[in-house]
Amino acid sequence: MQHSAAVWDHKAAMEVIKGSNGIDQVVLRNQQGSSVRVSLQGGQITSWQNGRGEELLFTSSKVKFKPPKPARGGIVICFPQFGNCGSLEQHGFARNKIWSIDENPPPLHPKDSLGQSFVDLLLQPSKEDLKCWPHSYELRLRVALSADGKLNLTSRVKNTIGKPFSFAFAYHSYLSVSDISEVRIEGMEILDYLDNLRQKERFTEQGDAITFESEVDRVYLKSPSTVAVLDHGKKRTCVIRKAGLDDVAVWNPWENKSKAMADLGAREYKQMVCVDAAAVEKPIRLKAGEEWTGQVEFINVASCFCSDAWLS
Ligand code: TA6
Repeated sequence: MQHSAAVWDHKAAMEVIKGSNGIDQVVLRNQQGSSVRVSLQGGQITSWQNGRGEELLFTSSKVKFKPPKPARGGIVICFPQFGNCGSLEQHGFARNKIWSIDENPPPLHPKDSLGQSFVDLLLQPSKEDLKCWPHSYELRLRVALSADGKLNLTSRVKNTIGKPFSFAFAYHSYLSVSDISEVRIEGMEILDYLDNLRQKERFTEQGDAITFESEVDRVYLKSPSTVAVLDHGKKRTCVIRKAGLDDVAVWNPWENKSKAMADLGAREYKQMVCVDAAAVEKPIRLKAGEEWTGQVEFINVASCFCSDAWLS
């Protein structure tokens, strides 16, 4: 596909294909050969590849494509709940629903439009859905791939007519890593976190970075807008920038939990880490007509190019 950045046609850079679960996926490509795939099942990002064809997201080798359950991997949209703390299913229902493509999405901001391909997916409640969560909402997920390969996800939740409602949200993001022992996460030093392995008790991070020697399942509170996931093995860094999302959940299931999970290989915990831009501690509240936006951007850089500048 030949395009110059000036005449980049986002529709031409987008293709709809059948996923292995039989459900449509949208593929976005850029001129450098990077690509992103998003499934209509759950609005789940199933792949993000750089221009060399390297996959940057983790997907389990034992992945089960059995809708409505989400696949183990990629980036899972958790709405209107994160975890199993409410009355709904774990991580909310959005990941279990079939979304639709908005064929006439609002245009990109002019400053973002050069060379950017994008698609908008929509989730609205059916009559059946309103029985378990009786709120009138529209959830719009914009998936955008920039000319230089950045993956940008923007979610907008609108209270379309009804009574006020509150929700939690997370981009539950499985990053592919060389080996979990080679990974450190920077940007969350001295933050408070809720430890899911200790009844959500509150602690303060003491290390100068987060490293992994056993199972970790935490929600870091009020985190800065940028965190960096350094992988010394792959010599690459994933910089995660977020807006509208106060928290960051960090998860690695380690050995025993991996063995107990039917859709994760016993040793695959080594190749993944979840770093989720999220709004968990303080739910978002919307009155009728109000809209919330939560955005995350993933930037993949060679570690030698990653300096403190990313974190400032
Ligand atoms: O990010 C943390 C977490 O909530 C963990 O507690 C763990 O259960 C994980 O998500 C995966 O959840 P899932 O329902 O996809 O198996």
